[in-house]
Amino acid sequence: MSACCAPRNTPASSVGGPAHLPFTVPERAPAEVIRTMARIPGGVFEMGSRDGDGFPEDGEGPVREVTLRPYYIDTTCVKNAAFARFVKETGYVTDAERIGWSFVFAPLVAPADHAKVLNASVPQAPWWVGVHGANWRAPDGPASTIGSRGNHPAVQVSWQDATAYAAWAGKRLPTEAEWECAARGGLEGARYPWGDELAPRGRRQCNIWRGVFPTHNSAADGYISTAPVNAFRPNRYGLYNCSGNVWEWCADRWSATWHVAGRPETRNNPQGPPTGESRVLRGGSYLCHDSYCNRYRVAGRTGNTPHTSTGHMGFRCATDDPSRDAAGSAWLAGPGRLVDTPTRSGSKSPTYVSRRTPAERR
Ligand SMILES: [Ca+2]
Ligand SMILES: [Ca+2]
Ligand SMILES: [Cu+2]
Repeated sequence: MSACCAPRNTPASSVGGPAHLPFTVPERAPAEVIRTMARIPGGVFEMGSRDGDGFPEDGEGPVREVTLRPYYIDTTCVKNAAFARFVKETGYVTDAERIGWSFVFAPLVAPADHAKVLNASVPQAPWWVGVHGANWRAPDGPASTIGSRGNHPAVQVSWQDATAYAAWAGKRLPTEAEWECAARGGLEGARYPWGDELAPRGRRQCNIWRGVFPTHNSAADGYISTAPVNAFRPNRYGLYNCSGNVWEWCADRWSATWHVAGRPETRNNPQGPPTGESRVLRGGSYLCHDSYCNRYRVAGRTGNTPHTSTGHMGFRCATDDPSRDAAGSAWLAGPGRLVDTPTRSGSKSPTYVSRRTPAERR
């Protein structure tokens, strides 16, 4: 994949991950686990894009029909306040804390932290710098805090860290297919989670880079860096900020080609390729800009190594539908919120309907 706006830490890091979790996973009732999640009804959806604006090396295409079982997914990214609770209860230490430094978008580094910047640059993405002491509590460097960002997405979390949090919460990371199906909100073939226009009727829908990347950020959408996890309007499934704000880790290993061939394992609840170092990230971030990296489109994708953390990568969690039967072929009325599924008739149905309304086609 291209460098996008994502630097990567040294692969094959010597830092150990939570192969076995360094804490006891608390017992949680299913109703508690799914309290802030949306139920996605499953069924068939069209995954991927043939968008000519996409990067061929990303493997967004081909557009293919993918079948999913019903599942639940967080309506927002995991916020700092929740990640802080996890760390307080478990004593978990993130990769960035163990490694001692992490990646920060250079203009966000405070003058007080300039001496903490590592003497190394990221090829093709010189706006990223490694900063000693940057971690989830101090996302822009040790002089920064999350004091006023409790409702912002936790960042400076690696795939390993996200996986550990998810296990603690009684959840897991979404598969890439689950992420995309949920992010599309029932729209078929749309460019964004809300439709095809970036700002319909002039209304800003997401937090990306405005102005000229990477020299001038007009912050016309209200945010230079991260926005609260529930900023802007949610999509039809109730999910916030799938596009923009922060990249979101998915469970799958990264490949640009694994999914191209239609086989049961790539079309029916795909779990990603069996081998590979990097993991998938979806949704783009506050640094994405049409002129440089338009991966905030809902089909956009990238990957990064599992111990890398940056100031623009976070995550949300998913879980199986606890009410579905063992075969996964039918489901019962669950204890959680049934997400309204738009249909042509406007009625609410637990069956996935992947048709766009005439109004959406215009
Ligand atoms: Ca912005
Ligand atoms: Ca996002
Ligand atoms: Cu980008």
